[in-house]
Amino acid sequence: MDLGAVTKHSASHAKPNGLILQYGTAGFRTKAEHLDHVMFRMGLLAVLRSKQTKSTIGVMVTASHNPEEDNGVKLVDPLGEMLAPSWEEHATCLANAEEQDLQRVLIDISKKEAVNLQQDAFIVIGRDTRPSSEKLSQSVIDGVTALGGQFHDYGLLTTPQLHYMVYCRNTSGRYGKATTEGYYQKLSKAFLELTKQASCSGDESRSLKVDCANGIGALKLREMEHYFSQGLSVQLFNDGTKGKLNHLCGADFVKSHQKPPQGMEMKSNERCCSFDGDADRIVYYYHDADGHFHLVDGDKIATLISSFLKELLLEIGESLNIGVVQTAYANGSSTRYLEEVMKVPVYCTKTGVKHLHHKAQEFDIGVYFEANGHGTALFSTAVEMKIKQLAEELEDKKRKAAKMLENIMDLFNQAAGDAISDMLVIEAILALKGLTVQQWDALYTDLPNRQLKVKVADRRVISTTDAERQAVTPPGLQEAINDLVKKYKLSRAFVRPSGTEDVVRVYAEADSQESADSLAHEVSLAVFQLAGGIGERPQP
Ligand code: G16
Repeated sequence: MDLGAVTKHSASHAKPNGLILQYGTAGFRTKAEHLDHVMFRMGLLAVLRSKQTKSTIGVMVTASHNPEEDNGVKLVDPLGEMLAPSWEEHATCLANAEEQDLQRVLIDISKKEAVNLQQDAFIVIGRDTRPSSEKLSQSVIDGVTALGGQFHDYGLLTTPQLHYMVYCRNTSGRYGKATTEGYYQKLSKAFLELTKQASCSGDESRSLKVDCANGIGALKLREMEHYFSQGLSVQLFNDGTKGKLNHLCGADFVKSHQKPPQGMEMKSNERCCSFDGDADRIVYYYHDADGHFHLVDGDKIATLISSFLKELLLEIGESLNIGVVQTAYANGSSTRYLEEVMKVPVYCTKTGVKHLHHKAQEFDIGVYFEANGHGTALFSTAVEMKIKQLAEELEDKKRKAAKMLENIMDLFNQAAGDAISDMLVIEAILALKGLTVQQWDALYTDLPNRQLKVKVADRRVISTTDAERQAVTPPGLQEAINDLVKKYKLSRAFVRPSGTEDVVRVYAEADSQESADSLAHEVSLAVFQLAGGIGERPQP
C-alpha cells in the first residue's frame, strides 16, 4: 500500500475543519460542497474492501430523494448488497479522520479486517444526474487510483443498475451481463415472456404515465423503452428537461405529501407512477372519477407481489416459505391484511433497505418493501434452482405457472430495490390478473396517516428500540407519545432520526385523516419541546 501517494493526493481533497459525518441509512449524505474528501476516502475504502473480499466493489454517487444541492455516496458489496455493518463503521472513521491520521486509520482497518494488500482491487462507479455528481465521482476515482485500484466508470446509472452490475461481475455473468444493454435485455425478455400470456396484452390499458423526478430514471427508461414497448408503452413526465431534481415531484414527494407530482397530466382512473431521484423507489397512484387522489404505495406493492407469488406456488403445488418484511412505516391495514387474509408471516425491521434485505434472505422467497416504495423480492439459491427445474419438468398448467415464476424471478432486481424492475413486475402482474389500478387499490383500505419532519439541534438525542417503534431517549418523549396516542382511535405514532436528512421524522396513523394530522402535529410538538427543536415551532 503506497501510503505516500495517498497522503499526496489527499491534500487536494482536504477535509473541512470540524466536519463530522455518519454513514447513515444509505451512505453519506449532506450538501454536495462538503463531500469531496468523503468521496476520495470512499474510493480508498472501496479498494480495501475489494482486496479483502477478492471481488468487485461498487461506489454510487447519489443522494437519491434528497434535494438537488445535496449529494451522497454508498458502497455496494460483492453480491450487489449494501455495505456490511462493520465496514460502515470503518467508513465513518475514515471519513472523519483528520488529515494527519488518515494513514493510521487505513492501516488500522487493513489490520482489523485482515486485508491482503497484495491482492488486486477492482471498483465500479456510477453516478446520478446531479450537477455535482460528475466532479464527485472523479474524486472517488482519485481515491481508487491513489491506492492502486483498477476501476470501470459506468458514468450515469440508476442506483439499482450499479447494484446489478456488481452482482453480475461477481457471479461471472450467471446473474446477467454487466452492461446496461445486458440489464435492459434481461428484464425486457422476462417481462415480454410474462405479458404475452396476458389476455389483454397489447390493449391500450397497457400504457403507463411515469413521473421520473427529473432524475436519472428518465434517461434510463428512455434508453430501455423500445426493448419492452410490445408489452407496455410508457409516457414520461418530469424527465429532467426543465424542472429541478425531486422538486415537487418524485416518489418521496408523492408519498409524503399524498398528492400528485407537479407536471403530471392525470386523467381520471389513469394508472400513474413516480420514481425517486435515483430510480430505486416507485409508488403508484390515480385520480378517481370524483377527482380524489389515491396513493398505492410500497405496502400495496408488497401485497400484490406476495399474493401473486403465493397463487403461482399453489398452482404448481409447492409449499415454499414466503415472508414479507416491512418497517414501522407500514400501514396498519397492510400488516393486518397480509397476516390475517393472506396468511403470510410479516416481519418488521428498522428503516433502510439494508435491514429489510437482510431479513428477507431468511426465507425461500422474501418480499420486502418500505411503504415509500423501496423494495424487491429475493429467491434463495435452492428455490431458484428448483423453480428452473420445475419449469422444465412439469406439464400443462403447472408448467405454465412454473415458467411464470421463473420469468418473474428474472424480472426482479435481486440485488436491490429497483423502480424500473418493480414497475415491470407490477405491470406484468396487473396484466396477467386483468386487474385495474382501482381493483388493486381496493385490496384493503389504508388507515389515514401523516408524516412530518421536525428540525432539532442534534437529532442524535433521539434513540429508538423495537424496530424504531419506541423512543428510548430523550427521557419523557415515549411517555408523551403514549399519552397522545391514547386520545385517538386506531392510532399509532413513532419518531426516529432520519439517516439521510438533518431532521427527525414523525409518523402517525389513526381512524380519520383529521385525527392522523392532529396526532402527528401533537407528536411533532413533543419532539420540538423534548428533543431540542430549532427554528419555528411546528404549525398545525
Ligand atoms: C433511503 C433508504 C431507504 C429509506 C430512506 C429514508 O432512500 O435507502 O431505505 O427509507 O432513505 O431514510 P431516512 O428516513 O433514514 O431518511 P433513498 O431512496 O433516499 O436512497
